[in-house]
Amino acid sequence: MDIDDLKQRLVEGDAKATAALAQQGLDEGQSAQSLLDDALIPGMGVVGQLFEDGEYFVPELLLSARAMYAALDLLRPHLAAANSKPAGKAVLGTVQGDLHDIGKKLVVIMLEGNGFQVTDLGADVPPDRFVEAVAESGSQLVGLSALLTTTLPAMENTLRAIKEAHPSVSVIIGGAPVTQAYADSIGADGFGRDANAAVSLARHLVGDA
Ligand code: B1M
Repeated sequence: MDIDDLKQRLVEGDAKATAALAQQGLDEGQSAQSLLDDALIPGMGVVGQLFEDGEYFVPELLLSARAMYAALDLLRPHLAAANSKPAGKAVLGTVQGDLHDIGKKLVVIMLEGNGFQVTDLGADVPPDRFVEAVAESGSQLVGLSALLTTTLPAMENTLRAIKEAHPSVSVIIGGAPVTQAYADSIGADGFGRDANAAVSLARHLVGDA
């Protein structure tokens, strides 16, 4: 399987071909992580660039997102060895006003693969829903994702609401516009550049490093 073909099918938003090539890659012994790092994540970057250049519009973004999900469904069981020892409980979601959920989904998959019990609230999640979900699940950790510069303020509001209701809960944040400096400025307990970094951080914060 040619890794560039996989990337190209994702860019074209061809979910069937993307899934078939990802499966072929796995069958041929390529690692799920390399399919993700060398084809799928860079492919979404190309899609974003085409959008910025005015060649793609929202419908094309949606098709590529669907193709990404088709591949993620296949990669999911391979992405991290299931850890039988429970590592902790976490609540994850994309903040209010933001519909981007692929990066957050990747963090969920990696956390679950590393023994976390995760409540995935999806995208466009209001602060109160995070607060409730922490109480309902007894989670020690919350992960917030945001992909838009315009939804960064929602991240800060959400963090405040969680800390006010549950002061002992750790909150980590991530997403394309998020930086360590931003995390420090709003008082987050950590910033994960990617899904693997989020897992290390989560394990460190819940004392299971
Ligand atoms: Co939109 N979008 N989008 N989009 N979209 C971006 C983000 C954009 C950069 C595209 C561009 O202009 N180049 C741009 C944002 C510009 C900005 O704010 N600076 C943009 C825009 C403008 C918009 C709309 C406003 C477009 C419009 O309507 N005119 C609109 C907004 C809708 C809304 O949210 N209210 C919009 C809509 C959409 C779709 C819904 C069509 C679709 C999302 C579908 C879905 O997610 N189900 C979509 C898509 C697909 C994208 C791009 C092309 C791809 C995003 C993606 O999935 N990346 C994106 C361009 C880009 O990112 N280059 C773009 C792959 C994913 C694996 O990466 O999410 O970054 P990412 O996650 C990474 C890390 O960031 C990190 O880990 C992951 C990797 O391991 N991470 C975390 C993420 N969350 C984390 C949490 C953590 C730790 C790490 O801890 C808790």
